[in-house]
Amino acid sequence: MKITGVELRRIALPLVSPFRTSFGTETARDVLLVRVVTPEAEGWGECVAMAEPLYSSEYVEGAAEVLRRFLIPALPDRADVHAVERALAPVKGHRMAKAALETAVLDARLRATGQSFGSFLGAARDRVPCGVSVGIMDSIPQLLDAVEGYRAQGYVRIKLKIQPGWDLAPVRAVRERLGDDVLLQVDANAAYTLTDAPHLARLDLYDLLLIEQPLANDDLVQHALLAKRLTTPICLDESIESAQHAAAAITLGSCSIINVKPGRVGGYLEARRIHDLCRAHGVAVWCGGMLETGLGRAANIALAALPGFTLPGDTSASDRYFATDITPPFILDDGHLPVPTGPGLGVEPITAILDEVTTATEWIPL
Ligand code: OSB
Ligand code: MG
Repeated sequence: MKITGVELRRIALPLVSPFRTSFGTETARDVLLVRVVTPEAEGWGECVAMAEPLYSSEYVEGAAEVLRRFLIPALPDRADVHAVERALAPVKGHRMAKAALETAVLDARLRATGQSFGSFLGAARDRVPCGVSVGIMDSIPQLLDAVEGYRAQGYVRIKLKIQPGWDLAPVRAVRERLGDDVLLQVDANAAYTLTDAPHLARLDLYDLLLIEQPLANDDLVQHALLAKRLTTPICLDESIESAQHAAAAITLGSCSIINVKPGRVGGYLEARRIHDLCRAHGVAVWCGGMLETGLGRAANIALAALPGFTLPGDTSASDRYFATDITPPFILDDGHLPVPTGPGLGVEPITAILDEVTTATEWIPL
């Protein structure tokens, strides 16, 4: 299978409600899509980089630039995902850009051979339980309304975004309103330092599943020190960009749970390696999200169906993010989403909708 060329397509999708984290507020998703064309089939990859480099160093315009200038020209002749991974490896970093390209090649390949992402990755179930990530709000009553709405829709786990000044009180209020049985966790997106340890230890009262990324992205050592001072398990997101990082975090005791985001770690092959490593070490993993469209969501749900994904993921239904998704929407059923079974991602963009939200396209022949 030879690759004919690659299309870079930018789309703009408004979010149904602003999504506020400790690093900023998102009101629309500016997404870079990668379409790989071969004579046999086409494949799609969604780049999860955000408009600004606030979650990590990557950002959408930078991803487009490294793709057109370095990654796409480095593609091997054959559309083989392992060969692509090797060919992109000399470029340092830029994992979200690499992941999008690798995913598009893998999708083209799997569509040509008729295999689904789930089957390729080793999915062990046909549906996955879903959680929802709830942003920082202006007031606690507003937060309680949002959380109750999501509970009514069936989400099996609630994640609250926290930051200094929005932590103990919202967590206590949600725990009191929802009762002790609801799975509840928090995500700080690196907003604290180790001097906040006594304050963060007060979260131990609320029986949280985990606290996600309390400290800086690059600080595995301080996360290990913090872990000794909390009973709430530490989960890492931003800190884990590779299986090597995961191995280091496990060795140091920096976390006991890992949020796996394929974009953050450079693709689904690396995501699966982290899953395998964690499974061998008894470290739980779950599938994170980056406010993906239906394309990225389809692949994430396939990944979340692997046997080591023992906690509900941030793989919410399409309507949690967008009024109109670019694929047929993923609809929550009894708190679960179905693992797509068709070839490749198992979903395709709806051309009329895709064209309507497209802001730019660029064709790069090989
Ligand atoms: O830290 O997990 C995060 C969204 C964008 C960037 C970072 C994060 C998130 C989320 C939302 O928490 C996950 C989702 O529902 O896609
Ligand atoms: Mg996170």
